[in-house]
Amino acid sequence: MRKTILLLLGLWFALGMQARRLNIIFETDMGNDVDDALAIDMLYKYARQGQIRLMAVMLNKEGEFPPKYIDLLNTWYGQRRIPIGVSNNSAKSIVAGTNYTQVVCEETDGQGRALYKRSIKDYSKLLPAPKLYRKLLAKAKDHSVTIVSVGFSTNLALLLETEADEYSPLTGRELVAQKVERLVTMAGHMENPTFREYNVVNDIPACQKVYREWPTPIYTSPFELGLQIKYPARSIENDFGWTAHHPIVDSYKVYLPKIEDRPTWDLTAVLFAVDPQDFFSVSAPGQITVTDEGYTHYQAQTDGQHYYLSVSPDQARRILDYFVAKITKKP
Ligand SMILES: [Ca+2]
Repeated sequence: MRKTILLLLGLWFALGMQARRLNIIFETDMGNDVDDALAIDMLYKYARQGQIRLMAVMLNKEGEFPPKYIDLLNTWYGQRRIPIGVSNNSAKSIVAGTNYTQVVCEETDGQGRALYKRSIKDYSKLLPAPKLYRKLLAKAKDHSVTIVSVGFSTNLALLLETEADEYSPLTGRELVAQKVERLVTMAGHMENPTFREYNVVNDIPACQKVYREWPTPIYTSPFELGLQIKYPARSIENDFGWTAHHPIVDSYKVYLPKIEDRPTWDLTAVLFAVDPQDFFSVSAPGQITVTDEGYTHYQAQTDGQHYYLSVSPDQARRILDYFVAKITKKP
């Protein structure tokens, strides 16, 4: 009898966890800046803790190495079955730093063996991101998926344009309206109307389309927010003594050889999507528009579906403490 009660309690708990778990799809330009790498570290940990189900990682960064790098991370974090969507139509990103995805994939252990293992045998079989979105969304419960987009809007705009296929009779726009609960993005600058933010300018038409046509609420963490919370270089240098090799730490050091504090743009979007608590202030509903030059404008509007995030100095300090605690923890 006692055993049965314990079993039922266990089942109840497991189902409860299941019900509370957020379904997240991560849309990233992994390889351009290193905040994407810090952000995905958090997602792997949320997934390991049962707080989210990481349904897929979608790439809007071109090239051979971003998918290999995600495979490497999936493997290192013990979550190798997370599907990866690739982009065949990605914007050609303007790159400032070294593409750490290639360097980390090619690191060796001194005897010529790969330092970090990968799992996928044939990368040519990975689905294009819009197709993988359709496959996953078709199977999802209604209004159950949160998309966190911390790169360009290319894949999201393409998804809206998709037609009925083997996965669903719905168009992309209908599928998003039915299955997605909300989109959380890192994009734009809401305080400076003459600032051209990187994620916007690398694919302006796609970003315009998403803010014009995306059928669910959109929450945006703008440039000025991540700039107020810088991940400390001293943490990268001092807090990872528990492992000889760490792919995210290596990525950080490759991207910033003169190691320095880095804004936490993409991390703020992930945190808001998964664990917002009272970390952020959220604007009134409104409409965000993107000009042909890549400037972003927010206009309050009672029936608007767009919101942007901001933080007080006190909230910024609390978020920074949270990031450091989360990222320096063993997976
Ligand atoms: Ca990014």
